Amino acid sequence: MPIDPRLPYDENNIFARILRGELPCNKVYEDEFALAFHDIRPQAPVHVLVIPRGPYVSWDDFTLKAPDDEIAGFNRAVGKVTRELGVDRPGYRLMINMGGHGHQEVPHLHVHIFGGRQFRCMICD
Ligand code: DGP
Repeated sequence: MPIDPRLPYDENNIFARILRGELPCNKVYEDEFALAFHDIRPQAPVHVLVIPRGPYVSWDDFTLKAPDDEIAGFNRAVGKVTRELGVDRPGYRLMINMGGHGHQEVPHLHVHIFGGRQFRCMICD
């Protein structure tokens, strides 16, 4: 079910529990600002999620509330993960879903990295 991104942060959402080590994940990268792991329902040969360590629901929540070092560190982590996955050549796609119209399911900001195949349409229902 898509979520309302303006609801207060839910400390017990699935990704918060993964960050606390209460639930497992197939980790590909971690640093002070970010954790990256394989999506449980991959929609491309490479489908990795990158999440900030801080409690942010959405991109607007993150970029309006987080300190500059967290914003810079998180963005840099996304870039590093794309290189480590080897998708930067021949290319990849980033996606962030927000709220109901964005069909966000997990109320903790996450960047989807898709790669490993040719993508065509920009938005498909
Ligand atoms: P979104 O619709 O943008 O909120 O995408 C949520 C993604 O999270 C979806 O592709 C499936 C993935 N997901 C949901 N629960 C889990 C989980 O417990 N572990 C992992 N690795 N991925 C999950």
